[in-house]
Amino acid sequence: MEMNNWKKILTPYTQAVEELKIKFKGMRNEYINLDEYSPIEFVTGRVKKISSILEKAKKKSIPLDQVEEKMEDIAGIRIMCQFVEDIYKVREIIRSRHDMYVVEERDYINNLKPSGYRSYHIIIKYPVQTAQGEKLVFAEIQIRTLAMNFWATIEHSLRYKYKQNMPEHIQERLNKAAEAAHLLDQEMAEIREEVLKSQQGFQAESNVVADIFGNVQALAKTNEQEEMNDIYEMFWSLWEEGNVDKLNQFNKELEDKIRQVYQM
Ligand code: 0O2
Ligand code: 0O2
Repeated sequence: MEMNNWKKILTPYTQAVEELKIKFKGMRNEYINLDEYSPIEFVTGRVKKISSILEKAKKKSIPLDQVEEKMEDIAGIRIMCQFVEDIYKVREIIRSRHDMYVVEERDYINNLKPSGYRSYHIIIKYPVQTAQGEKLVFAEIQIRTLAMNFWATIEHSLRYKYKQNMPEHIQERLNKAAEAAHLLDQEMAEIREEVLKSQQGFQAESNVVADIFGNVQALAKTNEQEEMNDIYEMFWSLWEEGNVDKLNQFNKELEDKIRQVYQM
């Protein structure tokens, strides 16, 4: 294949990765803005490097003019979750969407790989709008917990370093580490409810504080300095107290004031 052909081939994959990242990050933001727990912690994505595509094509005997139909992970999205349970929530969300089509699922959580690798893989077909019209491209979505990601990231770099010759003692350590990561996920599942409650309290507080700041700014445009000073003082004392209900009540009062001022 000609070299400059690669650029043309990879363009829709780059587009797919960018769009999918925005969609999954947007999903997280939606939960956060509603003061709800987000099953998505963070999202990354990449287009496979040409050198990796060539290597994989060789390993799997894929003719280079068939990589688009046969290689499913040229576009790769990775979704990190706090808890194993969240992975299945994300899976349901992906299955129910109408802007991507699930073509295959690989459960390396219940069927972990011999290396110790755990993750949930979903292969999708994703429609990209190109100048030549719609193009359906494969994308691989890897869904994993933070612990799974920690392990996989380190294992991946070691495997890259040693290629086929991973020393036995390192392989053993990696197996132990995989077991430890698995235990960590199990432990976390046990205290999930507790963790959720405290995180949500924190999120609710930071959201109401952001709302209050916005409202104070709006009021500052029309109100007398003296009245604003009272408002600032009230805010600081409530903030120090740290009671989310009281902060919410205070925010409601600010909203009433704004409605009066702007006659909404
Ligand atoms: P924030 O809120 O600024 O952290 P882009 O620049 O958007 O094209 P991308 O994919 O966002 O590229 O960048 P990258 O380097 O792949 O990282 C993806 C996001 O994951 C980044 O956030 C990182 O901060 C975040 N991230 C990476 N590792 C961790 C981690 O261990 N924990 C958490 N919570 N986040 C991590 P953003 O999107 O730049 O936003
Ligand atoms: P990259 O670009 O380096 O991430 P395979 O035959 O295993 O190569 P297959 O069967 O097409 O690939 O797909 P699979 O195994 O479902 O998913 C392949 C991807 O999953 C890999 O991409 C890794 O990102 C991840 N993965 C699979 N097994 C392991 C493992 O043992 N350790 C780590 N760290 N990651 C794994 P690539 O091909 O490595 O590409």
